[in-house]
Amino acid sequence: DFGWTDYYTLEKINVWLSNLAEQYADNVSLIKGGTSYEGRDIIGVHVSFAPGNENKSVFVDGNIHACEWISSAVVTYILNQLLTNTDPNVRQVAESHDWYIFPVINPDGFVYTHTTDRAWRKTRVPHGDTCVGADPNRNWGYHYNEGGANNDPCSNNYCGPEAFSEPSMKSLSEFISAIGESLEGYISFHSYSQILLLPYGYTPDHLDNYDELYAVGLKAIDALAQRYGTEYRIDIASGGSPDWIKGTFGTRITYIYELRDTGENGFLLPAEQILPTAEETFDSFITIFQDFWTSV
Ligand code: 0X9
Ligand code: ZN
Repeated sequence: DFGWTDYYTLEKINVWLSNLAEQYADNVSLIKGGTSYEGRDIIGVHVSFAPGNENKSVFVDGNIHACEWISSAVVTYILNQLLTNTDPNVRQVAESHDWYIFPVINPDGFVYTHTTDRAWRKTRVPHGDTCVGADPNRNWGYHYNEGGANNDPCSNNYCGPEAFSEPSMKSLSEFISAIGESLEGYISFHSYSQILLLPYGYTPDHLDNYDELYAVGLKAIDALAQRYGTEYRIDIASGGSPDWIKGTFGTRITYIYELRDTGENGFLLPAEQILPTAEETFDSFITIFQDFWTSV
């Protein structure tokens, strides 16, 4: 009874992941990407259609920001499609690389949005006497705190007392480091604004392969609009996980999606929009990798 007509708790998402690992035992394994401040595992899966080889891979994550529920729903949809979609173009993309897929990388914050405060964004690490949490997308150690971040622990963009002060991001970065040399892509899902974002945010200079990321990004948002007419634009993001991954490993394909909508419902995107959002996003997701991997 897992699908894309409802939002789910962390527990339900994790049960679904472990069921997938059983159902697709040859190709899917459950993995732990790290541990949060409150002691929760960051659970994901490793998908491989050529297991045992040193395959090139793509890392996909959601819900680094706790209140952005549509992001993990889209990530689980993508995972399901990579396993079940029979379209030859999709199969080619899906099976040519390994996938590390983590629907919820800020589990403490995500649980808090279900139990206490639907609008919570940050981690749940106490900082000082009055405020809790740092912005996990300002906590990465590449040009840390060089723009778009805030030093006030009560701010929603608080970068933390130092880079990787938040156990969830520190431990996840260690996991990513272990597979970093294999990474060809990193896609991080957020909401909302309908923007496809490119690194970097700390400098007005363009990164080395800005032009190809921009050109493929245009095709991706064009593919996204085909199904339901949803319009995206392209922008540049500030100081988060993609910057660190690109800056540390030189990963070629790095994007952030800011999913639906443009503010009408904001983070409270109605459940009826999960499926259409996931479908259109998957169309663009496949376009990105088809483009990079068939036009080398
Ligand atoms: O602030 C962030 O980390 C991201 N936005 S979110 O609302 N999901 O928190 C990315 C910000 C990117 N900046 C631009 N929109 N240019
Ligand atoms: Zn976000």
